Order: sequence, then structure tokens, then C-alpha cells
Amino acid sequence: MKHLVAIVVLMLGFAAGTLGSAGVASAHAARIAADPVEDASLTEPPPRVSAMFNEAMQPQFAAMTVVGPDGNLWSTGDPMVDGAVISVGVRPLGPAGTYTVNYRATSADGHVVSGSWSFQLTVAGTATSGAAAATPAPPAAGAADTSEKTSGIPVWPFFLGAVAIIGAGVLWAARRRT
Ligand SMILES: [Cu+2]
Repeated sequence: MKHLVAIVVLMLGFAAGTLGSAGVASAHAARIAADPVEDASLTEPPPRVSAMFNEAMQPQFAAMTVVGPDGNLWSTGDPMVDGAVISVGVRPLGPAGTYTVNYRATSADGHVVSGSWSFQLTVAGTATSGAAAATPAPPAAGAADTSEKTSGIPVWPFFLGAVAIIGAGVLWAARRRT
């Protein structure tokens, strides 16, 4: 039981560190460029969006999604990690408005880096959207991998929620014992 409490405390600390790291200057990997650039006004949808970091990122566990003004998912396929650059394909876009790119990736030192940026589409495309962003997108055609990263949805909010719930339960149980 003691070990379990220690593990949960560690996980909570890690989660808090992940959440708190966004605004804190640190030596961890940081996003140094984005394509399209932040707040760009585009008349044509980009075929892909990408973020460049200041160091190479681990190819595993990278997530990147594009959510449109309609709240739907417009990214398609798996995120691609190429050294310090993470990118994901984008469907032909639909409604004009703000599209937000969300990403989460692990740097070489194991720290998780997550964030988002937005760009504007000023001329509506004719395409229809993908799945609603709240639900996992179906795997890309031909994709054999059905792991969670295939969906393109960051899983960490759910992970943090689960950690919080488990942590509360363990602490409650531990308190009852003493
Ligand atoms: Cu780090």
C-alpha cells in the first residue's frame, strides 16, 4: 500500500509538472517554429501542419491534431516525427475560422511537451469534416496499427483524470487504514 501511495504521488507530481511547464522557462524541449505560423491568415488550407522543436523528439507517443471552428477533427493519419519536426496531414479544410493545432510529444530526455497554436482560414473550403474532435477518428485507410495514437486524439487529459481519480481513492483508502 505504501508503495502504491508513493507511485501515485510521483504520478501526480509528474502530471503537475507537465501542466505547469508550459509557462515556465526551462531547459526542456520547446517548440521554436510552426507551419502555418501562429495566427496566420490563410486563403488556402495547408496540406500538413508541423511544429519544430529545439531538439529531436522521440518518435513514439507523439500526438498532433487539428480541430476546426466547427469543433471537428481536420487532421488525418498518424503524426510523423522527423527529428525535431512533428507533423500531421490535414484534410481539405471546410468552414472559415480558427483551426487549432494541438500537440503532445516526448523529448529525448523523457519530458513531455504539449501545447497548441492556431491559424485562421479566411476562405471556406468545400470539404466535409472528419469525426467530431470529441470522438476518436477512425484509423487511416491501410493503417494496421489500432493503438491509441492512431486516433490522433491526445490521451493525456484522460490519463490525468484517471490518475487524479486513482490517487484520490488510494489516499482515501490509506487514510482509512491509519
Ligand atoms: Cu526536459
